[in-house]
Amino acid sequence: MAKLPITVDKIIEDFGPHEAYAPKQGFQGHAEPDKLVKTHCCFCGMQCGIQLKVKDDVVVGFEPWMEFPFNEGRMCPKGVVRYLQNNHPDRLLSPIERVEGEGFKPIDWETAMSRTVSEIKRIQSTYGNDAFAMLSGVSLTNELSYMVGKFARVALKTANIDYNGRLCMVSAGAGNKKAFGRDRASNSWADLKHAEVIMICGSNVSETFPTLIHYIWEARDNGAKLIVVDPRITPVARTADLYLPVRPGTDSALFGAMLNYLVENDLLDHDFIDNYTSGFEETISSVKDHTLEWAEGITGIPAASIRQAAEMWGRAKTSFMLHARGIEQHSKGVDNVLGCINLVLATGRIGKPYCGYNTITGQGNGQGGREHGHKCDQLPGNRDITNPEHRKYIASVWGIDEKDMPGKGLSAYELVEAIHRGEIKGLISICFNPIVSLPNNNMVREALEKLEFYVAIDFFLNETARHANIVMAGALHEEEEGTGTTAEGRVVKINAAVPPPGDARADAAILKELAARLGVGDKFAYRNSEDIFNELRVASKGSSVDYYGITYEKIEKNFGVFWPCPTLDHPGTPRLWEDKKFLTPDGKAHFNPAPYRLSAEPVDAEYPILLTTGRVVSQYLSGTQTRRLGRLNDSYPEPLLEIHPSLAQQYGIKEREIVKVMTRRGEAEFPAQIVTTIRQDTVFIPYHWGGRKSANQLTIGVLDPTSKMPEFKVCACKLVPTGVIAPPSKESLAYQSR
Ligand SMILES: Nc1nc2c(c(=O)[nH]1)N[C@H]1C(S)=C(S)[C@@H](COP(=O)(O)OP(=O)(O)OC[C@H]3O[C@@H](n4cnc5c(=O)[nH]c(N)nc54)[C@H](O)[C@@H]3O)O[C@H]1N2
Ligand SMILES: Nc1nc2c(c(=O)[nH]1)N[C@H]1C(S)=C(S)[C@@H](COP(=O)(O)OP(=O)(O)OC[C@H]3O[C@@H](n4cnc5c(=O)[nH]c(N)nc54)[C@H](O)[C@@H]3O)O[C@H]1N2
Ligand code: SF4
Ligand SMILES: [Mo]
Repeated sequence: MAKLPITVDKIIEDFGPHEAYAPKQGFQGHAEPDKLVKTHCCFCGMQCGIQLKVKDDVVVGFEPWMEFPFNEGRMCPKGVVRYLQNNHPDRLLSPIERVEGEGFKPIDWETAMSRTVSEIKRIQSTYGNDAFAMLSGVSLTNELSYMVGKFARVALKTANIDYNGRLCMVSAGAGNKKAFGRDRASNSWADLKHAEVIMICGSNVSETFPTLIHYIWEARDNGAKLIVVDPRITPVARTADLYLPVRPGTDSALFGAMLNYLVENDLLDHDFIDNYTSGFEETISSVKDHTLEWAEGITGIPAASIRQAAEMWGRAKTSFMLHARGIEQHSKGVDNVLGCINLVLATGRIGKPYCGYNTITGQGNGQGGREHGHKCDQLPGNRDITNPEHRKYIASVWGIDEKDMPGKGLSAYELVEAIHRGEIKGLISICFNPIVSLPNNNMVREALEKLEFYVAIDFFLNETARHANIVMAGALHEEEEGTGTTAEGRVVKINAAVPPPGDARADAAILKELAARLGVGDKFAYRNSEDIFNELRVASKGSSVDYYGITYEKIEKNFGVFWPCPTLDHPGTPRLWEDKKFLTPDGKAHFNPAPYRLSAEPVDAEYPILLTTGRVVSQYLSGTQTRRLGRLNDSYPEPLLEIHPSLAQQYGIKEREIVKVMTRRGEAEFPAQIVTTIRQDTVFIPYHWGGRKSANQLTIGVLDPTSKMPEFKVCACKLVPTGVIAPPSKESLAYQSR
C-alpha cells in the first residue's frame, strides 16, 4: 500500500481528477430555481431547517426556511455553504479502484460489486465471519443507520460493526442510560429560554452549535445567569457571569465538590431525592472529602468560584445543565457525565418547565444514529445485543433465526487495534474517516496497510479511503431521502433535492445490492426509504426509543416529532420525565458515585504540558467536507497551536513560530497562535486535518472502560520551538487587512 502521509492536494496532484469527473460548470445561484426543497443542514446536531434551491438537477443555492421552529431561518457559516458539495469538482462520480503504483481508476459498478463480494466471501471463508468488519457513521440518516446495523449482522454476519459516534456520544449515552434508562436530551431547547441558571460544561457552543446560541441569548435577556466550565475562554465563556477555567481532565473533582457543597449547605430537593431517586447516600459519601479547597488544588479553579457556582446552581429555582465533548471525551467521560447528572438530581431540576439537562449531540444525526443498531453492542431501539429477549424480538423483525445473529463486537478503536494485530482482515466503511478522527492515528495508518481488502463508501475521497482497494461513490443528504433526529430528540425529514451526480449511487442502493449479492436480498427488499423507516418503527416499538407512532407524513406536518412516540395518535414528547417514571429497573433516577480519578496520562518532567484538542467554527470533523469549501477553508486553513503568552514566553515561542509538539505517540509541527484565552498549562490544537497536520498523531488511545470513548481531551506533551516563523496564512492575512 502507498505510504502516507499524503495531503488531499497531493492526491489530486498525484492522480489527477479521475476520468468520470465532469462537474457542471458554474453555479446559477441567481437564476430562478426550478424548485425549493425543504430539508435540514447536513452538518451538526442542531439540524437547522433550510431550503435548497435546485436548477437542472443541481443544488445551486439556498433560502432560509423561516417556519422551521428551531432555527427560524438562522444558519451558521457552515450551513450557508453546504449546498456547494452537490456539484463539487472533487465528487466521486463512479466507483474507483486503486491500482498499485498507478493510483485510482474509475471502474464500473459491476466490477466494484463483484470484486467486493468475492473478497468478502474469500476473507470470511478463510478467516471466519468476524474477520470482515464494518465501520459506519452518523452523518447517515436513521434509515441508513438502521440498514447498516442490519447489513452487518444479516448480510455480513459479522459481530464487528461499530460507528464514529464511539468518538462522540457514547460517554453521554452510557451516563444517561445509567441514570435515567434512556439516552436522549431531556428537553427541547424551548426550556432553555426561561431557565434561571445555565451551566455549560466543556462546550464551545458559539463555534460548534452557533444557532443554539440564540436560545442562550434569549435566556440572558430573560435574566438567566450563565456558568461556563472550560480550559479556554471560548466566545460563550467571555459572556458568562461565572467562568471556571478548569484544568483538562479534572471536571469530576469540580462536580464532586459542588455536590458536597450542596449537601453541606442543604441546597437539596429532598422531596425529589426521597421519592424519585436512588443511590443518593452512596453517591454523597463518595464525595465527602471533595472540599472546595481540595478541588481548587485539583482543578485550578479558585475555591471561591466553585462556591459561587454551587450557590448559583443550588439557590436557583430553575436551571439547565448542558455539556458536550469537553467533559465526555475522557477515560472517565461517563463519570463526568454522571457528575453533572448528580447535580441535576440533587436539586430535582428535571421533568418540569424550564428545568433541563441536555448533552449536546454533535453530528447531524448523532442522536438518531446512536439508537438504531450500528453500535457494536446494540440492536435497534437502543436494545442490548447480549439480552436474549432483545435478540429474539429483533431477529423476528429481521426474519432470521436468533441463533444466527452475531453477538457483541469490538468498539471502533479496539476494532482498528484488532486489524493491527492481524485478526481482522477485511473492512467496509461508510461515512467515517478514522485515519483523521481516531486517536493515535499512526497506529491506524499501520493497521489500514495490513488489511487484505478494504472498500469505502463516500462521496469524496477522504484520507482513509486513500487506503481502500475500492471506493464506491455514495450520496449526500440532498441526494437521498430519509429522517434524522436532532440534538433535542426531534425526528425531522431529510428530503432529496436532486439525484446523485454522474454514476454515484444512493447509499441505501449500494447496501441493498451488496446484500442481494451476499444472498440475502429478500431481507433488504425495500422499495424506498419509507419502507426502511416503517421497519425501523416496528423494530423500535416498545423500546426506550419508541418511534412506532412517527410517520413521514406526521413529521412533515408537525415540523418534526419528538420521540418517544409510541402510537399513531401520540403527539411526541418534547420534555422527558414529567411523569417521573424513569426507565431504570427500579423506576427511579439513579445517582451514581463519580469521585475524581486521574486521567490516563498525567504530566511529568518529560512531558510537562497538557494537550487538548477540538474544533473551530469553520471546519467540520475530519475536514473532508469543509476543507473543500473555499470560503470556510480560507477562514481557518491550517491547524494552529493555541498557547498562552506566559507559556510561550517560557519557551521563547513567537507568534506563528512553528512549534514541534511531541507526545509518547508521535510528533507534529504547528504554527503558534498566542492567545490569552487559554490556561497557562494547556495547549489546544483543532483536529480537522489529516497527514502531517493531524492532531491525532499525538492523542492517546486510552478508552473509558464503560463507553470505550477515547481520551481526546487530555494527554501530556512537550513543546520544542523550531525558530522558524511560518509564512502568514490566508487567515492572518485576512485578519491584518481588516
Ligand atoms: N464548527 C464545528 N461545529 C461542530 C463540529 C465541528 O467539527 N465543527 N462538530 C460537531 C460535533 S460531531 C461535535 S461532537 C460537537 C462538539 O462540540 P464541543 O464539545 O463544543 O466542541 P470541542 O471543540 O470538541 O470541545 C469543547 C470544549 O471543550 C473544552 N475542553 C477541553 N478539555 C476539557 C476538559 O477537560 N474539561 C472541560 N470542561 N472542557 C474541556 C475545549 O476547550 C473546547 O472549548 O460539535 C459539533 N459542531
Ligand atoms: N483529536 C480529536 N479527535 C476527534 C475529536 C476531537 O474532539 N479531538 N472528535 C471526535 C468526534 S466528536 C467525532 S464525531 C469524530 C468524527 O470523525 P469522522 O466521522 O471520521 O469525521 P467525518 O468528517 O464526519 O467523516 C465522515 C466521512 O463521511 C462522509 N460522509 C458524510 N456524510 C455522508 C453520507 O451521507 N454518506 C456517505 N457515504 N458518506 C458521508 C464524509 O465525506 C467523510 O469522509 O471525530 C472524533 N475525533
Ligand atoms: S448550526 Fe449546525 S445544523 Fe445549523 S447551520 Fe450550522 S452546522 Fe448546520
Ligand atoms: Mo462528534
